[in-house]
Amino acid sequence: MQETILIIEDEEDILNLLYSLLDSEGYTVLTAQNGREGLAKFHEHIPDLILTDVRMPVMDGIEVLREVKTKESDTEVIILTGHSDEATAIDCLRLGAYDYFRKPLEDIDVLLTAVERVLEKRNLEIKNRALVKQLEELSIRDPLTGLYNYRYLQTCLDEEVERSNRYGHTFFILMIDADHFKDVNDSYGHLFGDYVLKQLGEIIDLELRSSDRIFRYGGEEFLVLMNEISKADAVRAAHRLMEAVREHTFSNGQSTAQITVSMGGAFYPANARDKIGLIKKADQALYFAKQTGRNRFECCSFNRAQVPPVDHERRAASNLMVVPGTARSN
Ligand code: GH3
Ligand code: MG
Ligand code: MG
Ligand code: MG
Repeated sequence: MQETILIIEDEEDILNLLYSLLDSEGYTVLTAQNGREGLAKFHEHIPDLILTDVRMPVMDGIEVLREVKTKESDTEVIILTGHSDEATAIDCLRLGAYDYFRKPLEDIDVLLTAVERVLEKRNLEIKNRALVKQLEELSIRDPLTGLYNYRYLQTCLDEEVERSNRYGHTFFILMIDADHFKDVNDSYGHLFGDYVLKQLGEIIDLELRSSDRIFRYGGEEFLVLMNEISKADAVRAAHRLMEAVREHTFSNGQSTAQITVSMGGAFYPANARDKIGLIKKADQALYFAKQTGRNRFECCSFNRAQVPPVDHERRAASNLMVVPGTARSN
């Protein structure tokens, strides 16, 4: 990619010299003769690098530097300064300039090298930032389904609980567990099971609102976090999703299967005082849905006297076996 350099300089002979030099090096070169004109070109073109004089009419180079560095741009700045301006030049470094050069420019090769180096540094920084972003994204995703993972769920729930406590927002969690999923693996193999889980994630994504966040909770379990939803809408969403799964034929060209899901839901803060309590409530509701026939949705306001105790150890063991490192918190 051809980099763009903006030269801001009021002395025409220096401007022309730098222009022809950088142009012959293959850069796209823009010019301006004072700070104000320079800033206008900066905003219009967002160049990769600015070479700016300090003393200029209308607006000086320091003001240009200040403005460029307060913007969220990756534009680098090199300062050109007169002999008497050493202290100013050092101030410029403090303000974020990459380097400064004294005029008259005696060794033009040194300036060219600085230009090459600062552009290289800038490109590396941009690449590194993209990599870090990619890694951050990977660290919150489940590799099989591409949905958010268990660890990120914990972060989001902590945030939502805090937000709710502070501002009075409400939210709902829906725990979804594939029914008799062991049979799918046993009948069609683990690979087809993986395919079904992936598809199931897509169906959940398709059926719910785009603002609902979907997590793979572990194994064949998913969790959806819904903000600001009424009970009636939550119940409707859960039933719509349950039906969509029931109606879907999972087929990868070799095997074909149909599955159902059971779900348990709970509201914060109506049903629990903290994150762990909330997950427990949704889990109990889910367990109740399982006990009462599967392919069902239960919200945690059902009659608690009927709720059988959740066998956490059994559930934890089956989940840990499949997704190591996703310890259950309930
Ligand atoms: P229930 O209706 O009670 O939920 O029955 P179930 O068979 O779905 O539940 P159980 O907990 O007995 O078994 C869970 C099954 O899910 C067994 C496990 O092999 C399967 N499973 C969990 N994670 C994965 C996965 O990543 N890929 C595949 N293919 N199967 C998985
Ligand atoms: Mg000047
Ligand atoms: Mg399960
Ligand atoms: Mg299951």
